[in-house]
Amino acid sequence: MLKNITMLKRILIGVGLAMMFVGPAAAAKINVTDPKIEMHGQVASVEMVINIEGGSDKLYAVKSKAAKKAMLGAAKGDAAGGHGGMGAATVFMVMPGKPLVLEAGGKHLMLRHLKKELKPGDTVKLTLFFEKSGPVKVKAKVSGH
Ligand SMILES: [Cu+2]
Repeated sequence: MLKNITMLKRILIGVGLAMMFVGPAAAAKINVTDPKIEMHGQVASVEMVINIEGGSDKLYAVKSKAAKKAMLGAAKGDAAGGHGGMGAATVFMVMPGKPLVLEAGGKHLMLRHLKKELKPGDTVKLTLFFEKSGPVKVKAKVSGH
């Protein structure tokens, strides 16, 4: 009998801990501002600012019907606004109170192998994939030079 109560206590503590991990994540809210696209030759560099409330999350993928390949990228060193010295990135962390700034010279999203040429003023639909929050749809306008 005493053994059973100890076991029940252990199970309850386990459930409690599990709820602590699952609980707060579901309340997170993602807010995307100022999405735009800058063309660098044949590569479209996607810029925006992502804010999150109520918990952190990870942006791990991007997709768009406008391109055969969409990915996360990070400029190496300070490639001031350009698109040289690029590396592929796997995830971008988004934390409350710390806006994730995506820009050509730093962390950004990019579209390669575009299905058609993008011109200034065109709108491109993108889907951002977050680990906890799921897919988030964004429309980005191609900026002129
Ligand atoms: Cu890039």
